[in-house]
Amino acid sequence: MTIAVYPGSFDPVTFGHLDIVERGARIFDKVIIAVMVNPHKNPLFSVEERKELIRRAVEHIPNVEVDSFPGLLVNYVQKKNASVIIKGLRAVSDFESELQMASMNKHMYNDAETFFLPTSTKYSHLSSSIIKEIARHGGPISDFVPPHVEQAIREKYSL
Ligand code: COD
Repeated sequence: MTIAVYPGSFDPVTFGHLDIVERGARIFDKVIIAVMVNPHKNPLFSVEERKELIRRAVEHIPNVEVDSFPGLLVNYVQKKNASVIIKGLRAVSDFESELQMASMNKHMYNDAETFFLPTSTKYSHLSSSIIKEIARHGGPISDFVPPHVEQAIREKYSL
């Protein structure tokens, strides 16, 4: 059984993330979406809120779980008996830092491979931060996130 971990901030989850999850779930036996717990960041949504938004978005995919992790990703990957780390790539600029992280992760935990999935072209411009910025200024975001995520963002910004 091949278990893959798809880590990220997911603040909040977008159609770009979900596209990677759906494609990963077709390849691996189990995909664990792992929300990073980072006390140094100031996210819009708490870890629990982000997990709940993701859960609602993936409830139709049976082999996907949602979890969170503190500290180093590789420790979490090892704890979960996972052998794959899934990363989505939007542009060459993503690749530079992702390659660096993949090499470091491999160095720290040799038993896991990083698996890069290129973004679907229609989502290549999507990022959680851009969506939050558009929403903050009252712009349309329904093409980028599921309806319950749009609603949650609007509530946060009291729109
Ligand atoms: N299309 C395709 N993929 C996408 C899109 C899109 N539109 N948007 C985002 N993605 C991909 C990203 O490339 C990433 O792979 C994933 O989805 C999550 O994205 P984000 O932005 O929610 O999350 P990041 O990039 O902030 O997550 C960074 C990690 C949490 C993965 C990283 O910081 C980490 O592993 N931290 C744990 C601490 C650790 O182990 N550090 C040492 C690393 S060597």
